[in-house]
Amino acid sequence: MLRIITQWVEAQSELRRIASRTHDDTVIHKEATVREVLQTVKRQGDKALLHYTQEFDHKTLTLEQLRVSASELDVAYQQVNCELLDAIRLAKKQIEAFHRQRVPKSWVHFGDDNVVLGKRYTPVDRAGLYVPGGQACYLSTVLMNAIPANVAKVPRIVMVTPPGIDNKISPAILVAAQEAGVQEIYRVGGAQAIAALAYGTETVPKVDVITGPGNIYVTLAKKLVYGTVGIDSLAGPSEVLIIANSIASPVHVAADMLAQAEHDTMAAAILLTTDSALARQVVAEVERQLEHHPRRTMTEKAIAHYGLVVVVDSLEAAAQLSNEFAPEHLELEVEEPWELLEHIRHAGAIFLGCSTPEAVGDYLAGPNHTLPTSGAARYASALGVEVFMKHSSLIEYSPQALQKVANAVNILATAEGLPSHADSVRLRTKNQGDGDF
Ligand code: HSO
Ligand code: ZN
Repeated sequence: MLRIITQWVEAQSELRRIASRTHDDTVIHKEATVREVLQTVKRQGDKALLHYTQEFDHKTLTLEQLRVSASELDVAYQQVNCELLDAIRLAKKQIEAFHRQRVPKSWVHFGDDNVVLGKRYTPVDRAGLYVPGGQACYLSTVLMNAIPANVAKVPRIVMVTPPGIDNKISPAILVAAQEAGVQEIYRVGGAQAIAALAYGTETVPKVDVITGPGNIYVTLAKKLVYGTVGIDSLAGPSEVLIIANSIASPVHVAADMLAQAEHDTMAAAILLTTDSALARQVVAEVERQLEHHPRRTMTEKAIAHYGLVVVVDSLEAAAQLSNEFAPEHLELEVEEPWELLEHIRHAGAIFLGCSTPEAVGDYLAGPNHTLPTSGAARYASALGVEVFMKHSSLIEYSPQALQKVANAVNILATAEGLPSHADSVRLRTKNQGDGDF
């Protein structure tokens, strides 16, 4: 049952409890397991992948099955209907268009004395995308990870995903991957898949960057391989915070809260409203929509533990609570959302107005649905093209420019006690009339 809170202090402490819901005492134990998986895959390669797939996923795989075959990729197209293919293509088009606008541009600046400075952006050589199996068929996650990698022009993009029933991978996932430009797919999930991407095995190539969400084991594995490879972020369970006043429909608000809760038993759905009638109607409506919900057991759990309705005095007060929580998704269901936006400081994605449910952003509006969770929106942002790129600084000095800074470099190098640093400039400049500093 969804609870209504009217006290400010209680609301703050409830929001803090929800924000820290992933602080799990068993993490240390899980981390030990993940370390062992990483080490074993590093040492034994493919053999360990098959072993852990058996142990954790209870699936027997042969070496040949590890890579999804070209014929399986082809057949997938016959197994998805035209409507789904059209929807995937529409989503792809819009996600691609959005991410194209975000490609960082290399630049150079020509300064005095023929000094040239700049930044040159280049893609990583290889990217590895993790696509979770299990509770839902996340074909949109395939698009959201693969498209920015493609827009970044990463030459080799590989995907890993755990085997499903009969070792099959959902045709929709295989089609989405191909539509987004991924042809190389490996049937492996969990921490062992992250290890394979980080270290490489006989079959799975080592990559430079790993992106994509997963369960706690996948997340711990990504955390532990960071440094060997780059990663996007550490994804926690999804969350939505809705700020609404009397213009919002309780039916719509309830549906949006359930859209979040149905992801995971740990998902959080929070409503902050200035209207106590709306608060009561949303609670009743959530109950009603849950009655025949196909994912009722899981959704109900999330609502019971991490669902919350808070009645606040003003929209500014709601914005303050929201800023403290720093939600992954924030919906502003008020008549002047752009005005309220002025008060918002931290949120992964902001959905403005009553006709913008989070689901449009989850699937096809264009911006990435891989967003900072668990308060990380205070310092982090959505997945973007730049995760698949890095930049090199460019510096060119002319003899005259070097002459001008020679003295300062010498002083700094001497102060650091690094004589060869000083020499490397002095020996280039001493014959040009300004050798004694
Ligand atoms: N809300 C999820 C993304 C998603 N929703 C995928 C549906 N499919 C995390 O942003
Ligand atoms: Zn979603």
